[in-house]
Amino acid sequence: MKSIITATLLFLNFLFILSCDNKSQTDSQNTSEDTASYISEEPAKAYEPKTIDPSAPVMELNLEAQGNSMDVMTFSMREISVKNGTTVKINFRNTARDAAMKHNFFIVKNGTIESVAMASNAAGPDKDFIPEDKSNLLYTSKLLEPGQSEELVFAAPPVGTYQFVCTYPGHWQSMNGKFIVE
Ligand SMILES: [Cu+2]
Repeated sequence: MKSIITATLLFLNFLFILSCDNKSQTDSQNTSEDTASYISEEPAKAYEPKTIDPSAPVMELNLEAQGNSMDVMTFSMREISVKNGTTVKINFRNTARDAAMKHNFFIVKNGTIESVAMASNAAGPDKDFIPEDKSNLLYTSKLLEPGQSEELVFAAPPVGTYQFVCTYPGHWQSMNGKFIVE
């Protein structure tokens, strides 16, 4: 009888050790999972066009807003390609003479030119046509009057395809293009 009790106790003890062992394994797995998710949840550094790395190579280009009426107004480029990690310098000129030909240059997330243009309309001239919701905006210039020019300087956005657009009311459909960072 005594040997049966001893054997049973030993067996229970064995089970207990087993279960402890399993538990500690589970614990260590949880710990590594927690660490992994903690690392992946670390917020990505937000893109900030004004944060210029002074040692970054500079890509300079000329962009004109052309045309004296809404039928013919256009940007001089349909596609702008820049290299990742560069500082972009755009000599932006509004070459129009007609007073209604005011233009800006926004870089927006791909596929959002229409919604940004609508939000620009809502913001109006007092806000320089800059929408309140900036979630689709990467860069915004001020509004250029006919004959004005401005040097736009910003850090290249992360690698990807974006769009540029003039958001002065009625302009977005004909004044837009691709902005590619590669
Ligand atoms: Cu325009």
